[in-house]
Amino acid sequence: MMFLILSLQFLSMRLYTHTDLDGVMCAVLISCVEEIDEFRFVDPGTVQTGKIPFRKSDIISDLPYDRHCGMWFDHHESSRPKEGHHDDGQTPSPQDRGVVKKFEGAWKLAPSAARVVYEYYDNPYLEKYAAALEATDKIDSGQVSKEEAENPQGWFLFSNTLETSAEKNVDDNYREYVIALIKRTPDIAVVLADAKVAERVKNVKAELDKFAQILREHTVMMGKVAYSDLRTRPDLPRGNNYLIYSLFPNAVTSVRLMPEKEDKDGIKISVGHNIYGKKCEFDVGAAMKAIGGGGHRSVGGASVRKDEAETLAKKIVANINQREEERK
Ligand SMILES: [Mn+2]
Repeated sequence: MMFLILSLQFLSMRLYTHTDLDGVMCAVLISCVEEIDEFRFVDPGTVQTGKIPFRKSDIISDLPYDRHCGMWFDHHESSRPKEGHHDDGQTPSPQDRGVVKKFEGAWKLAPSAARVVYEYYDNPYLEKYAAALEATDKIDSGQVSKEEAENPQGWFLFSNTLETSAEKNVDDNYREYVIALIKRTPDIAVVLADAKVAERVKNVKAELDKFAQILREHTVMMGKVAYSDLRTRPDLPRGNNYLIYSLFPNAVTSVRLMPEKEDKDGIKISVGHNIYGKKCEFDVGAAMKAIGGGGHRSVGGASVRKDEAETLAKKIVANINQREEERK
């Protein structure tokens, strides 16, 4: 009896997958064709630490490779298997941990890891997930339209419900629940109508609505810049960075002032180009660096003193508008 329990323990198959929609879809597909006993949801960084004790009976999807696992599916360029390196059983250096030539499973430069899984198994039984896969491909490769950013629908809306709780454990239970749900029916209308999903959707929508309302109330167009003064709104809910451009489509750039969370005497200035609009020449990163912050050419931020925040922000607005004038 003892022996039986031990061997069952040994044989139990665990799927380690990412916490997002792609990870969940990998779990749906893989568990249709493999006997998965347990799902574990982790971030890429956790796999890269090398501290997860993977076994040969484990499968990894939408995450970096670990040579101790039995099977692996991924699509990230950063974990592309290199030619000429053999898994010779020696302990790899941390940089080499994910680099293998031979492994069970598949790596492909695809829009989603779920797509890699789907093509690998090439099983007619999985064809009913074709529409869900199309959506996963788009979302996982960042193709979110202006309309979707403003009014999330379907699979994108659903994807927003996967990471909403402060406790990972609660989200993990929810992810397991929706994996079973999607396996029963991959019809997104049915999935969204499920009571547990609908409750999360309500929260996601309420937060986004509140976010949009606050943005509208506190934003004015200054020339070509959408200027949002949110210094009096520490209650700003989690939204997304694309929404401002669908609310103010004529803005070339957005400039936002917010209370600094860690420092009550500080104000955060955030600046970004309108990704849906015409190309902007203003170098955001350089401008932010000049006032003690940083960032990229198209997006950046700085933390400044309360008493100088407005003056600095309006100077940036003036500089952007001047830059736009010069282009005419
Ligand atoms: Mn992915």
